[in-house]
Amino acid sequence: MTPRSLFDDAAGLPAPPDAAPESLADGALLLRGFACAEADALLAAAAQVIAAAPLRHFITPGGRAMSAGMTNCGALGWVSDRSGYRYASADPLTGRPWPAMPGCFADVAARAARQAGFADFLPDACLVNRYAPGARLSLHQDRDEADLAAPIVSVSLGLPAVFLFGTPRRTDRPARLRLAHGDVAVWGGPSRLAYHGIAPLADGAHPRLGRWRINLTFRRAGGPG
Ligand code: MD3
Ligand code: FE
Repeated sequence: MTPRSLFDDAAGLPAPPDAAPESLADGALLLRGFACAEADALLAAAAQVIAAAPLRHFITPGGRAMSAGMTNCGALGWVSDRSGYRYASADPLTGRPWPAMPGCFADVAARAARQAGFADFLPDACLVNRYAPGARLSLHQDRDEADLAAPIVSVSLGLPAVFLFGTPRRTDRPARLRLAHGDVAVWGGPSRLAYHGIAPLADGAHPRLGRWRINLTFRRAGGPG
């Protein structure tokens, strides 16, 4: 068996499917490689979502276009414009409901949440973020969801990113963590309101996605299921 160490990740080697979950903080668990086996199915489903609800660069309340392209699927979708951030049941671009959450999306989110100790996670919102080299997401909290008892599950695909993981106190310096293709993280309990962000994406070439990173973020945005 090939030895594994902390250094393997720095070298960009994929996690074995049986990698032990890593605790990042109270309530936060990283499942490296958890979605590797189903990555192609997730990407095919994401392409269907994007075909029905195109990626767009939302405008922040401050008037700037976000650098990541975004769209949603599920009953609710995260949107932003000059008047603020909120969840909406219709796509402001098309006026239609967001595309339904693909079965493989809801399934991977529920399985990862269960592994982290959150039974019966039934997400009603999935935000699809697409990053090109240079795109970033500045430090923020996710606090627009009605049900803060439910965790957030994120799935990383394509180019690796440096994830900035702080605490619920804005002034605490965030830790830096590499998120690679197939990595899944679950954020709940005391970590649910942690500040977090994505450092500007480094250029690279991913065998499956080329010069893109796609992140799927699953949330319970409406009331408890
Ligand atoms: C930790 N997306 O869309 S996902 C976001 O990679 C967002 O696109 C990032 O942050 C991305 O809001 C990071 C990981 C994540 C999501 C929510 C969290 C980590 C979190 C909420 C609390 C703590
Ligand atoms: Fe976030």
